[in-house]
Amino acid sequence: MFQDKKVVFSGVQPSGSLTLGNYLGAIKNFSAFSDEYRCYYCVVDMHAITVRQNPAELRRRTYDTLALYMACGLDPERNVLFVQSHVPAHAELAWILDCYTMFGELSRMTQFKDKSAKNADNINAGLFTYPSLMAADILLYQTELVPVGVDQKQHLELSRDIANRFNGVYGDVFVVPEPYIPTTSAKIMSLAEPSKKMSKSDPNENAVIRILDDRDTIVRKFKRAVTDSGCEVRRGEGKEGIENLMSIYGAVTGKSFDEIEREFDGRGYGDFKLAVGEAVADSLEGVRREFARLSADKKYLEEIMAKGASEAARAAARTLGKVKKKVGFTDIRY
Ligand code: AQP
Repeated sequence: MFQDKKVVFSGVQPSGSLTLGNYLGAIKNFSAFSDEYRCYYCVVDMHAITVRQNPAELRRRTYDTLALYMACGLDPERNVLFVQSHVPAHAELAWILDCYTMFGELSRMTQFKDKSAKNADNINAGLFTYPSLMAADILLYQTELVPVGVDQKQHLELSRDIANRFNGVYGDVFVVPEPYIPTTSAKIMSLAEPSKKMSKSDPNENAVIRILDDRDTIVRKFKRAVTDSGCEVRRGEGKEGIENLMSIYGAVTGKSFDEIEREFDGRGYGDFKLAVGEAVADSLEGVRREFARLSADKKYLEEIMAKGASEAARAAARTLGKVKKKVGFTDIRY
């Protein structure tokens, strides 16, 4: 049914309760591709273990992330929704691509530097080679387009370099993917430290809006958001906090920065923060309701996982078989 369509792939780590950053930077944009592309949306649990996880929580969040994909509008009949560790081809191709990825390239990755600083007692090899697993995720499906937040741009550029390097040696094995980065909400910042990305693993709960936070919590967190000592709702030097709130408000209401400046002209930060909180809560209301319904049905989620894994595995096997042949592995039946 999906023959001849170009491919979209993206993934989210079940490494915490998903944030407004994950939603506006990535998941909210996924369903727009379902008509035109063959879409693979993956819960990347193998990436999540590059940082130590509680096994029971990782399992629960894997189900929850799948349920959230659907609650955010991804229809499992029109998208392949699956869990990374259910398709072993990801690990197999990652190993092969590790051998085509340079130490110097991996050393330059800013996410590796950031996460190493945050997890100084666990700077493991998986954290270092994370980008070649990500390249495997993408290249396995001959992906054309990868919708991600801007923080993943560097990893995606490395995926392109790896694909080009491999193709340069063996001929056109991989499609070279392009990033799709949203224009207004590519990087949602922390509400407590607007110079830092909003991250699901941030220990400060007030810094992060969770997709599943209830209305009062959302409104309260926005009221407390760090801004500056001024009172004008506009962008400018030293106004990163306000600019972040303007991007969020723009992303959920569809209003431009100019329209937002006009709407809040002379009204002060209090009014603006309340409006942002209410608009975000309104936009997440339906997602929360759908999530509650879907997450209660574990059996259904497992059916979706099984169907997704089998569809993904079939497509992945085609690319992996070709790659193994190209690098010179023998093939026997047993
Ligand atoms: N703050 C953000 N603004 C816009 N987009 C974001 N994304 C993440 N944070 C923001 C995008 O969400 C997708 C899934 O991200 P991920 O699960 O791979 O992990 P991450 O980028 O490492 O996100 P977190 O929330 O910061 O996770 P932790 O705390 O576990 O490291 C990606 O497309 C990402 O760009």
